[in-house]
Amino acid sequence: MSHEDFPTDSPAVVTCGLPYANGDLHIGHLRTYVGGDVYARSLRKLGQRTAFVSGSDMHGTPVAVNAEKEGLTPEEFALSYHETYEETFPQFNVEFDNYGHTHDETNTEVTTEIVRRLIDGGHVYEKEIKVAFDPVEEQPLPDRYVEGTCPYCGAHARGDECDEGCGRHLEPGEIEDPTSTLTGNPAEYRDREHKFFRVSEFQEYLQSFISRLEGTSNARNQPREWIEGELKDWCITRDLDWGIDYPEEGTDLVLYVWVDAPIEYVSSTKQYTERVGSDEYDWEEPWKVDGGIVHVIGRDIIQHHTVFWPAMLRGADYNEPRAVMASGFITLNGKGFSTSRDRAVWADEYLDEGFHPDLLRYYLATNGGFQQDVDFSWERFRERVNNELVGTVGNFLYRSLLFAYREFGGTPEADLSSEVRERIDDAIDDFREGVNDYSVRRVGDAAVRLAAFGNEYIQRNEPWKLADDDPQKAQVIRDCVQIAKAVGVLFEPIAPGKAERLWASLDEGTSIHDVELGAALEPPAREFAEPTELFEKVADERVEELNEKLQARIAESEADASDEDADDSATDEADTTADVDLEPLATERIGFDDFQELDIRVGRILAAEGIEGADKLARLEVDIGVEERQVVAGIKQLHDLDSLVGERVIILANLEKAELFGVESNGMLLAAGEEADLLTTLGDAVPGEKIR
Ligand code: B3M
Ligand code: ZN
Repeated sequence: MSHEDFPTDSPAVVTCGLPYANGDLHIGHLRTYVGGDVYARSLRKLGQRTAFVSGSDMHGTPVAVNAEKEGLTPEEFALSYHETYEETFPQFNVEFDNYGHTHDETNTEVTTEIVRRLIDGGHVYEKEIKVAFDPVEEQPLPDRYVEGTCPYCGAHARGDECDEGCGRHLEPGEIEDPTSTLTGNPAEYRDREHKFFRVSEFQEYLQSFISRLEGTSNARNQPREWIEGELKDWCITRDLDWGIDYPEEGTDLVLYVWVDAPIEYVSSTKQYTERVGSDEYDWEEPWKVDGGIVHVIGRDIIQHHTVFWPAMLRGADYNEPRAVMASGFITLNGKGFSTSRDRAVWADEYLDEGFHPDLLRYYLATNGGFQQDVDFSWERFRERVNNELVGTVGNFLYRSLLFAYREFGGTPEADLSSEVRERIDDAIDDFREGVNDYSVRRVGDAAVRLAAFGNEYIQRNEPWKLADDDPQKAQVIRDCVQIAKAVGVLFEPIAPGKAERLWASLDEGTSIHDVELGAALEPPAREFAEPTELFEKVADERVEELNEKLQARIAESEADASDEDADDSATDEADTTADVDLEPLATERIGFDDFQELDIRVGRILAAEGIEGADKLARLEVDIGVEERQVVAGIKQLHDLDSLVGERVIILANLEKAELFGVESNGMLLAAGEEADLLTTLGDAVPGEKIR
């Protein structure tokens, strides 16, 4: 069974995975929210009635553990992040119709109601299970309070998920060799009564659900293995003080965070209805009657959204999701974001640098397919802004509207040509298909490709060569103004701020956010004012400066981390792997050609000294045979610098130059692990020998 294309008569609801209210947002987090916002705006452009909702995830151990570190109650701690997120999203033009949080009254009520329905329907039972306990603190260790080994893949795993290995959800008691993250003590397993949701009963239902599910293909393919295999029942309670109470007398358990978190999608829609009235949007329609529920999430939480959640909805007699759009991961210069290592471009940092939010929206939404991994680098950012936004979109809009303004004071009197009408129609079709294919990239490309056509059209027709009274001149410019208007309409979901500015400069009275696709072909205003440029180039020097800042911060914070680790290990010098948190192996292979692009050389240290003002950084002079290099490395406090002189080391010679604390680094010293154990050679290779 396939669904009717959007727009449909029944309302849609687009949701975004709830951010845990436990830390600052970086631009990697924004991918889901920008994706959801683009998708919701695109549906509205199609004339689809749509609510766009989310909220902060306040409960669970991800919040409790971090709150404890800060010495705050989970509630105080989570509320303050909730307030920050509420302010941050609109700054990126991510405009939720409702943004609630899981600890509010509505979500407590709706969660209680849904869980009661599951209990009344016979879908919940009690069972004695083993749960981890800290024997010293005499305290249960739910989820992130315990870490150990994943029973499925052997990777290091924490609490309820195998976050560094196979990505599976882990049930209480499953983790092997558990240790307490509170005290570092080995944990014990003790018997406790807990509540289980009979997911196994829904196996057949889930098999048919997954065959109907739309969205990105990863969301359909990844869960097949789980749904076809043995489906385990799901423990829905925890021994914790922080959460929504399990709604039955005689227990002090709270609900597992993954029960009340997705229910916030429902609660947030309900709050929206409470605000605007059910005539405008009735939350019960999509959730209980008929409507298109579209979940936009990160791909690490597919299992929750395609197994547990639809089973819960079904068990409580709610509607099932129509689509799940699961985004790929985002890396920074090819490596993962790390909040603890300060390896991130923070959301407020991006804004403080003075960049318009729509530039980042464009990058995140169109740099690859939604389910593909995206790498962020300031170079690529500059390239895409300069080539596509400035070079294609901005250039077309400015040159054609300026021409129209100077020669005609606005839109000339002429009918739209059939060539341009058809081209705009095609762009509208592309857009519509993009939405029905759940592809935010296609949605964005439709506008940029139309602008590229506009450039080609004006170039081909050379209106500047035509005489003022030549009707062809008015015709070409009339066409171009129409293309500009259509670009605005089609680009609004990706770049709402910029599109609104364009709209105002075309003197269209309405707000571009409220118009539908049909507006792209409606006649433009007869008169408009002199246009201004919509986009500005990012200068090369800006990129250098931003990279330097980023690298200096990473170097400082990595050196900080190794300091801390050095302190931690002072009493425990054992060098067994058990003491080291090993990163999982890279899943993607590279070709030999890629490896050969790295110019790695043997070097000999000629001089080494600490850099003044920097706690961790040292300046090295290194002979690499062909020349001498100055290299900056975060080893100041990890090595006796004087004794390094004369040592053979390994240098990555063709890394881009960087400036750290005002000192140029021309290459990178290779070292292993947090202690910066320097790489050298076993034999006596001479400086300049290439590593191959
Ligand atoms: N709070 C965040 C995550 O695991 C989690 C999402 C809940 S969505 C209902 O990515
Ligand atoms: Zn695993």
